Amino acid sequence: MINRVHHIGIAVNNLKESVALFEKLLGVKAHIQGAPCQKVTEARFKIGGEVEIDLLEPMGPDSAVAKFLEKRGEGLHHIALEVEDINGELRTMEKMGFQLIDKEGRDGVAGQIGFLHPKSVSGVLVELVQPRKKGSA
Ligand code: MC0
Repeated sequence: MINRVHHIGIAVNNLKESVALFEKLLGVKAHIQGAPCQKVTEARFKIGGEVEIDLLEPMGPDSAVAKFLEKRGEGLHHIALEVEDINGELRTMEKMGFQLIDKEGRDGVAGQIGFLHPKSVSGVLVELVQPRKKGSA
């Protein structure tokens, strides 16, 4: 079951410039952190205590986000949906005909994550997130 939209990921060329732009747009400050597991530096904006908007700048040319920027330019990179059981949900999605990038959850910033291929979801890269339990590392 999908609980909610967890975050929206936007690929940007210059994090500093885009953070200034989005801080002006949203009226909230960004929390900036490295996510070496996905080879990006991200700026997270919490809006209304619910959905986050995450700006993603590649850490290097071998990042998936660098390839995306090169091919398609800045813009919507992915939508992340929160689930309770990542592995169960990935199995269900596969049975429903979605193409999995990850057969099993792997470590991400917010918890266990797994991706569905954009070619099977109307051109949108979808990330499933099973958030880390509060208090665990
Ligand atoms: C690529 N394509 C996309 C896309 N990335 N379409 C929509 N949204 C995206 N984000 C399209 C390309 O334009 C191309 O279409 C086709 O998919 C194949 O792309 P490619 O450039 O040849 O690249 P591949 O096949 O090597 O890899 C694409 C794939 C990959 C989505 C499988 O990027 C991947 O595994 N992504 C999941 C991991 C990820 O993106 N991590 C970074 C963000 P055409 O029509 O030209 O064939 S995750 C993150 O930041 C963390 C911190 C988080 O949110 O938790």
